[in-house]
Amino acid sequence: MNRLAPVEDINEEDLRVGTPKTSAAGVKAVMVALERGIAQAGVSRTVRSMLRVNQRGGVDCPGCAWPESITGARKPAEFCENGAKALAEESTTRTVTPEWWEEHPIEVLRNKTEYWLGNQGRITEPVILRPGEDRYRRISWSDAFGTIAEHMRATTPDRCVFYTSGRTANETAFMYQLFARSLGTNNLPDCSNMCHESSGSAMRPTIGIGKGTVSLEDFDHAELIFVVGQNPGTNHPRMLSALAEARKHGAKVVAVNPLPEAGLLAFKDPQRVNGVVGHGDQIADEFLQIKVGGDLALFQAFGHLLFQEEERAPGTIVDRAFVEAQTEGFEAYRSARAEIDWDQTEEATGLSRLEIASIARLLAKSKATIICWALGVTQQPHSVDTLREIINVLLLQGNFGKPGAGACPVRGHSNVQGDRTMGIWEKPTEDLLAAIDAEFGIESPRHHGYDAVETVEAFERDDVDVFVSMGGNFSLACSDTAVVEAGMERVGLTVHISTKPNRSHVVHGQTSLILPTLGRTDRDDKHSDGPQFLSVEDSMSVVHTTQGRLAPVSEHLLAEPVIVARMAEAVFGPEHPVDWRAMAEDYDVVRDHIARVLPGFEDFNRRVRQKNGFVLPNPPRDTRTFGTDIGRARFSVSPLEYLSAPEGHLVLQTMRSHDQYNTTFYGLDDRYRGISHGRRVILVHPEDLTELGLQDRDLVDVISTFQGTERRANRFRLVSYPTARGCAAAYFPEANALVHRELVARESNTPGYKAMMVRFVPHTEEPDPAFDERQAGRATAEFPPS
Ligand SMILES: Nc1nc2c(c(=O)[nH]1)N[C@H]1C(S)=C(S)[C@@H](COP(=O)(O)OP(=O)(O)OC[C@H]3O[C@@H](n4cnc5c(=O)[nH]c(N)nc54)[C@H](O)[C@@H]3O)O[C@H]1N2
Ligand SMILES: Nc1nc2c(c(=O)[nH]1)N[C@H]1C(S)=C(S)[C@@H](COP(=O)(O)OP(=O)(O)OC[C@H]3O[C@@H](n4cnc5c(=O)[nH]c(N)nc54)[C@H](O)[C@@H]3O)O[C@H]1N2
Ligand SMILES: [Mo]
Repeated sequence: MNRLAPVEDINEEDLRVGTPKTSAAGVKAVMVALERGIAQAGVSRTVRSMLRVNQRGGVDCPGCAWPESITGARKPAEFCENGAKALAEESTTRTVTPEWWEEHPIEVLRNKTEYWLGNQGRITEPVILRPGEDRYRRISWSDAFGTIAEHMRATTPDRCVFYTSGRTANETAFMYQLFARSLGTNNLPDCSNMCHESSGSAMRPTIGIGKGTVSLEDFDHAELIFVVGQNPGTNHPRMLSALAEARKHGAKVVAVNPLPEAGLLAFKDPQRVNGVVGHGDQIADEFLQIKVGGDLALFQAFGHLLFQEEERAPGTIVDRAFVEAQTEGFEAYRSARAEIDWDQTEEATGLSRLEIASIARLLAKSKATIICWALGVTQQPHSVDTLREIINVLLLQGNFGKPGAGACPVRGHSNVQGDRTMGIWEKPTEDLLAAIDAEFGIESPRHHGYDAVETVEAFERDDVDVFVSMGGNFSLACSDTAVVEAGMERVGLTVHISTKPNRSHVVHGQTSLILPTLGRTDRDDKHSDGPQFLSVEDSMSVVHTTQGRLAPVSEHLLAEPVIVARMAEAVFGPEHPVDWRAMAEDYDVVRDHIARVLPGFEDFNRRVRQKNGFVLPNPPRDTRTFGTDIGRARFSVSPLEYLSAPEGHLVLQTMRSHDQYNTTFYGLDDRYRGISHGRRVILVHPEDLTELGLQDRDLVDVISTFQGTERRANRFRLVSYPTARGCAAAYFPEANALVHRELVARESNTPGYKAMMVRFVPHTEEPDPAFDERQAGRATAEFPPS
């Protein structure tokens, strides 16, 4: 089999740097995806999985949360290179068997990169690592659940933590939160704590809902669309078709980003002739190359300029009727934006007053504006303020509840939004808990639980005895890698419900279980009621089914709902008021419970089976109403804040390459940015390199500073790159060791992954006694061990 994708480790000395691309997708994208699929899964599994992705009755793509059209005709294959890679990754025929674990002691696995670990294949049987042993060994499912029960019964509920990664389906998520609450804890951290939490924190108090207020159809009616802090060409490739279509209907697109991302510049639709042979479609009409962290200043300036225009031509900008009838706090906002310090604004954004004014004119003219955003604005100390400022600008012109307008936080994981809807939340509302208690006859705890960062702090205080992870890779995804890893090792029992090996399995608790589960593409048919399907909610609140069809790689895999149910039976015994077994046998039973507990899910079982599923209620979008505590939308006032690097430092943001899914690496080719065969790079503007006395391709160690403390990550190559001045960029998760765990967004507690102050020193082989050797995070080992 010479077709297999590489399973060897990364050799950073092979790094290649070419020219960044100026367009995304195209035929190359199809070729790459097919190659990866066939290498992992062979021709027939690849064809079967790719043809069914995002088709009605098929598999919901595990790649991202961008919606499928619910009105228009779907293309025969809603094709997306990175969606296809996600499927290839999961449908691989490589396996990790108990024999494999026997052959690989933990010490060996600890020195492997995530790339190597993930490439070993799908885990086939449950395994356990017992205290004092040096490797995982086979364990039966019933002994595994027995071990969990023993540990949970020996401790108190709040010393147990239940993490969720956002790919978890609705039914699983509902059962999982019910498990935690039946046990007696709200310790339900999830990946959204590290992702879009800032969006929810800004939106709930201002517009009464923590979700986007547009539908896909709105893109056809928008006059102006902003894409702020997002790299759709890589992370939401299907969004490019929506943007290209919107432009055909006359919309202008403005990209706001420190990097000139290829997908923001042009898109070659591989399903159309000009996408194959021509230059493709332009995407962004305007590109604001903003400094990292400058968006709050930018949107404050937009507010100021809109008010100026309103003064010049009263009644043309502010939607007075809407503001009067539906909002609060307008006057305070107006007076806060009456003055502006242009020098500071230019300093914060790196943009000129003229550039900002020309975009403000587009805003002033537009009668229907959509603002899309993603992580570029959610992972900084002032992120919640930035997002409230974006909401202000939308409210001002009445851009809610009308065609072509609204707020569009573009979510990450394919069901991260659904998981929160299902109650995966460390700060649940009273309404939710009361409804759960009434339905099941349990008594949910009322006090709040830990979010992701608080979980790490609890690890450090020795306050966690059991950590269960429903998917995900907590130790690499969270900030401060060395701190998280050291923390995880203090936990009594870690339980990872996973599809593939990852770093969190090798920096485990004192006892560690790995429970292998079915993925999205796998057939789930071992139930007395026949094959089962699950459901998910996309970024635009559409709930629909997902059902895999491929034969699982092993007969020992259990579906996630079954794992939760059996864990519950083991922990709570047969007398528990919740009928776990009925839910595991037939997911319709779970959905009937959900229908009675969660608003908007009435008649769930019938409606989810409709051709396009159903759309959840969204008051700002549906009726222009706002379910805040005051029954109105709120303008808010924030002081100006931005990131200024101390002398000799740059502001470092972390991002995804084109060849990774969060902590999973599909390959080593960040094709659009021209970087391949390596990942330990830092992109720096050529003039910043010169100013710092450094050169392209210098080998450096990176030191981040935060409130007088330092973190260090070694052996990165500097790459001269056209990013905004004063800013640098590196890949996640290699740079996570640099993010101090207390560097977080205020209010949302989301790590400041895009807000580090860093300096570079020449790389030295001398170990630095001031830093723990693990500081660099061996998961992302600098070089393959010789
Ligand atoms: N193929 C693939 N798809 C994915 C994922 C994946 O890893 N791979 N991950 C999924 C997940 S969980 C998520 S949350 C999403 C993430 O989707 P994105 O948010 O697109 O992810 P990032 O790669 O972090 O890119 C952040 C973008 O913001 C820009 N940026 C950084 N700082 C700033 C700033 O201060 N201001 C502005 N305006 N821009 C800034 C960066 O240059 C970059 O273009 O994608 C989802 N989809
Ligand atoms: N520096 C930096 N750090 C970041 C970010 C950043 O932009 N910069 N982004 C943050 C964001 S947005 C997010 S969402 C988090 C991501 O954090 P996580 O969601 O925790 O991480 P993933 O890498 O998506 O998880 C991958 C693992 O999930 C498991 N898996 C895959 N499919 C399945 C399945 O079907 N079932 C089960 N049970 N397991 C499965 C596999 O074992 C795989 O190893 O990272 C955050 N960390
Ligand atoms: Mo995410």
